[in-house]
Amino acid sequence: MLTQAPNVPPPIKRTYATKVIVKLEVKEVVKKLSDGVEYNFWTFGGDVPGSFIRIREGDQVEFHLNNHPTSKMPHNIDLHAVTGPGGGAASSFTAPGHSSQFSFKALNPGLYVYHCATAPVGMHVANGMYGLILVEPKEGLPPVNKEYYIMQGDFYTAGKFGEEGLQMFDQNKAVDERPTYVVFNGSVGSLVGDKAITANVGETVRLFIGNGGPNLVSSFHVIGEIFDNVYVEGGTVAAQHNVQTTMVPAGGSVIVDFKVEVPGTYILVDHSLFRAFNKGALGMLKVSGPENLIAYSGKEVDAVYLGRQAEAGSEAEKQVAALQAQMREAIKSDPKISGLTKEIQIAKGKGVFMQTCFVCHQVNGEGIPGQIPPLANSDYLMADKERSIRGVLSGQSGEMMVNGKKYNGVMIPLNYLPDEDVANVLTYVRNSFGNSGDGVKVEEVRRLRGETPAPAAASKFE
Ligand code: HEC
Ligand SMILES: [Cu+2]
Repeated sequence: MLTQAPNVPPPIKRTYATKVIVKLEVKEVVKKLSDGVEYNFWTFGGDVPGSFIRIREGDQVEFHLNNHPTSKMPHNIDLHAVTGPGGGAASSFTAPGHSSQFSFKALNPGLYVYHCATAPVGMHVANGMYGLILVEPKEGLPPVNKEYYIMQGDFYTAGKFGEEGLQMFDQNKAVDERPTYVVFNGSVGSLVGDKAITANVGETVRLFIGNGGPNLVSSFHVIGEIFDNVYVEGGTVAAQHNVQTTMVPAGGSVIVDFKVEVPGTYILVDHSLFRAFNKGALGMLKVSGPENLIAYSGKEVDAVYLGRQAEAGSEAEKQVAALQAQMREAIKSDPKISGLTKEIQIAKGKGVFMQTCFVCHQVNGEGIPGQIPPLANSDYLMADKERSIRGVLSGQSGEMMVNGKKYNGVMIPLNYLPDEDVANVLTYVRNSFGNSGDGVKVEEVRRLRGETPAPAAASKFE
């Protein structure tokens, strides 16, 4: 049984290990990131975070990863609960419209993160490709009244916080670890108001908390509560008691239990507080029941405390951004800097290739028969330099003939790559794998990018 956050499958009653079949579907979906803000999430199970998987220590898991036919990218899965190189990544690499299968034995109990590990890994994770798998210890976890699933993640959009419309992924902000949004369960407000998690006075609540990152470490705190038990870093020993704030590493987890004694609204935050009040990392636990005036006698959390998110973007800030953009342009057009020799371009381009292109076109440029055309000795590539630049900037689809064989796939636009990277990678492929040709200059890419209908929003400086 798979559930979507904040729900958790019920505790396992089984007293023996068995074979478990898990079928997880990867889907790329446009969904709400915040009010009026949409984002093309890449998901395990249609939602961020991915479906919660609950198995028992010793179970033999037959794992099926299905990549929906409408996906534009290949994906895979690295489960931190798996013992073995890559955690399943290599055996689960799955092209759109395909399905992969592999098996593993759940040797170690604990709460584990799973995530996509397809290059560029950071981007797949930044687009929401993470979730939790609980391997319950043989003896089970101590029973509680309510269990919930909460996972933090940081998002990087071309537009500022709250800027409406469909937002593109911003590679520069991601590299700088400068998230636009930090959220619980995939969107601002996912655990607020009538979507808050709930409990009754006297109940014990357990939170399975994960952090997908890709960059930030979370300082998880529930305002007005103290964690009675903390299973530090998602391990199986409640090694700490009476904890206020617990760290959740990127790609890590924690389990906390606490009894709720006083009714009211408890605010869940990443206690790096600008993330909570200005970037979205804020949720609510609503506890109902009779007042407990001995434990606490006061008014509920003040609405003003939660505040309206600050208005972003003062005039001065915009001016600085414009000047900085001008400065970068000036540096780029300096012939001393942009005039890299072909050799340097090839060496740099190889780096780009090994980060971005090889997942599909393969390390040796030979492609995948019937699915991904070869770049090695490619007549199509070498016939038209401008076409190949446009192909990288705007993507390519529809039928094409490469070395006498027909291909009909989709290559997504890689317009988040800066002009230099596009020039370098194409110089590399035009001079590798048996190809030899002239280089691609930054100016050529810049000119064609200007002509491309969809501007490179993702690489724009904000
Ligand atoms: C997500 C998979 C994927 C990635 C990543 C990818 N490509 Fe492609 N590429 C394709 C597919 C699929 C096609 C064929 C499209 C079609 O059939 O219309 C293609 C076609 C091409 C072609 C034209 C056909 C040929 O073989 O000469 C070139 C050139 C190319 N890609 C270069 C690149 C470069 C350079 C990169 C990295 C910057 C890259 N691709 C990244 C999937 C990908
Ligand atoms: Cu992926």
